Amino acid sequence: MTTTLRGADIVVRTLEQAGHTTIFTLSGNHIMSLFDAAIDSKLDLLHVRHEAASVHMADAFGRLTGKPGIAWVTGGPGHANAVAALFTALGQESPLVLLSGHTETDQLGRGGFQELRQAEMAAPVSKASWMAADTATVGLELAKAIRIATSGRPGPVHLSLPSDVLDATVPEDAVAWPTASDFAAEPVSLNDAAADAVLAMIAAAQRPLVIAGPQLANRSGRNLLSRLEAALSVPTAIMESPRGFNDATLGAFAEIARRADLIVLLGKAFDFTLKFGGAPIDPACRFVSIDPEGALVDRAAHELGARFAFGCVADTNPAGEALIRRAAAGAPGNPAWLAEARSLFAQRPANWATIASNVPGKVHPLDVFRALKPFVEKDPDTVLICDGGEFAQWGQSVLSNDRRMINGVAGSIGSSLPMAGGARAVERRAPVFAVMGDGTFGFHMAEIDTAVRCNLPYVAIVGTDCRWNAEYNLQVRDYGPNRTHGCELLPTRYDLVVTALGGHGELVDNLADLPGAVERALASGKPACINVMIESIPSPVVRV
Ligand SMILES: Cc1ncc(C[n+]2csc(CCOP(=O)(O)OP(=O)(O)O)c2C)c(N)n1
Ligand SMILES: [Mg+2]
Repeated sequence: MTTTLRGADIVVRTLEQAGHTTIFTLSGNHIMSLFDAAIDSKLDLLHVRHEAASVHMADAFGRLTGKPGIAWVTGGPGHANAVAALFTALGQESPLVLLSGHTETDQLGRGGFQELRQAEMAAPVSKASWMAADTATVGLELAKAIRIATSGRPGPVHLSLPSDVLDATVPEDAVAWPTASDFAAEPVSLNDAAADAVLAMIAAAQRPLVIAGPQLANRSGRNLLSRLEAALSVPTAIMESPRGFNDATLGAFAEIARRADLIVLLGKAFDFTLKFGGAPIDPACRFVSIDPEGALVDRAAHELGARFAFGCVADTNPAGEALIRRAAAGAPGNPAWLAEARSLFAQRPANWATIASNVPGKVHPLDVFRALKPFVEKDPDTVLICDGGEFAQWGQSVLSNDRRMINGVAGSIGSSLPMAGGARAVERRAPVFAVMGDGTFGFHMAEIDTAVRCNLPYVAIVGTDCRWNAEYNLQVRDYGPNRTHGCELLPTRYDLVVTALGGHGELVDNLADLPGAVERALASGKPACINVMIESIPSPVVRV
C-alpha cells in the first residue's frame, strides 16, 4: 500500500531535511496540521505570546547562525501581527522565512475565514512573498524560500500555506522533494578584473574608506572586514544604524567621512544613512558600489552622477574575499590614514572621564555601561542586543562585541526581548544581554513568559528614565522646552513584572549595587530584568 502524506508532513520533513529544527511559532486554526505533523518529528516548537515576537526570534537566529530562522504563524490576524517584524529583518539583511497559514484556496474571494491578501501585505517588507498552491510541490516552494532568504543580500521571505494545501494528502512517491541544490544559494563572485579595478582606485586615492552594510554585522562579517582592512590598509566600517554618521559605535565617524576622498560601498545601500552623499562627506569624494543588487548599484550611479567612479554586481562576502586575494601582492591603501581613521573611530568625548552619577537615586547611563563592560567582555561568545532610544546609544558607544545585534537601519524599537530569547536558542552557554529603554521594554513584555517556559535565560538591562526620551529630545529641539507632549512614562517596576512572570528581577538606583545585581541575574539561570533608575540624558554624539 502506498503511504500518503499531508502537505503539513511534507513541510515538516523538508525542514528536518534542511536541518531547520528550531521553530518560533504561535498556533492558530490554519496551521494546526503543522503542529500535528511536528509531534513525531525532530522539530522543537518554541511558542510565543505575539506573532511579531516569533519573527524577531527567527531574526536573531538568522543573524547569529547565518541560516534562516523559521517562524510559523496562523493566517489573517496572526500573519498581520507578524508582518510588522519583517521590517526590522529586511533593514538588517537578516535571513528568515515566515510561514503563515492561510484561508483555504476554494474560499478565496468568497469571504473565507480570516481571508487576507497575505502575500501582497508582506511583499514590501520581504525579499519575496507568495502563496503555495499545490500539496505535492510545497517542499520545493519551501526550499526556494530558504534559498532566496540566503542568496545575494540576505533577508526575510514570506510563504503563505493555505490550510487545504496543508491538509490534502498525496502519495509519498508523488511528492516533489527538494534536493540540496534547491536550498543552496549560488554566490555571485567579484571577478579579478573588477577587483583589480577597485584596488587601483584605492591605490590612487589618498584617504580611501570601505563602508559595509548590516549583512556584515555578525562575527564572520566583522572578521572578514578586519582581514580586509589589514590586507588593503584601508579603514573599514559597518553602517547599520539609522543614526548614520552619528552612530555612537563609530566614534568620530563623521570626521572620517569628511576627510575621505574615495568611499567603497561593499554591500552598503546608498541611502539616507549616507546623507545621500552630502555633508559631512566631501563633495569631491568619489564612490564605488559593489552590491548584490544591480538596482542598488544603478541607484548609487544615478544619485552620484560624476562622483560615481565604478560599480559592479557581486555578493558581499565573496567580493570581500576577492579584494583580499587580489591585494596579496601589496596593500594599496595608506597606513598613515588608516591609523588616523582608527583613532577617530576610537574617539570618545573628553568629558567622559569626569562624568559620574551624582543625582541621588539615579545612575548616569555612561556609568551603567562602564559597569556592564567587564561582564560583556569576559566571555568572547557573549551576545549583546541594543534596542530603543537614547539609553541604548550610550551602550553602543561603550560596549564592543562581535556578537552584537541592534534594531538597525529600520529604526524600529521593541524587538530586543524576543531577540534575546532567539539568541539564547542559539547560544546555550555564554551570557546574553539585552539593553533597552523603559518605553522599549513594554513592546514585548509578555515574552518574558516565553523565555521562562522555554528555558531561555538572558539578562535585560532596562534604563528607566520615565519617558520616551529620544522623542522628548526631538520635541525640545524642534518645538522648545515648553512644547513637550506625550512622552511621559511611569516609574513602573518592570523588575517586579519579570518576577511575577517567573523570572529574576532587581531594582537598582545606585551605581554601587549594579555589579552585584548583574552577578545575581546571571547566576539565577532565569530570564532576568535589572531595572536601573537612570538620569534622562540624550545619547552621545562624538565630534572632533
Ligand atoms: C516601532 C517604533 N515606534 C516608535 C519609534 C519612535 N521612537 C524612537 S526612539 C523612541 C523612544 C524610546 O524610548 P525608551 O525605550 O524609553 O528609550 P529612551 O530614549 O528613553 O532611552 C521612540 C518612541 C520607533 N523608532 N519605532
Ligand atoms: Mg526611556
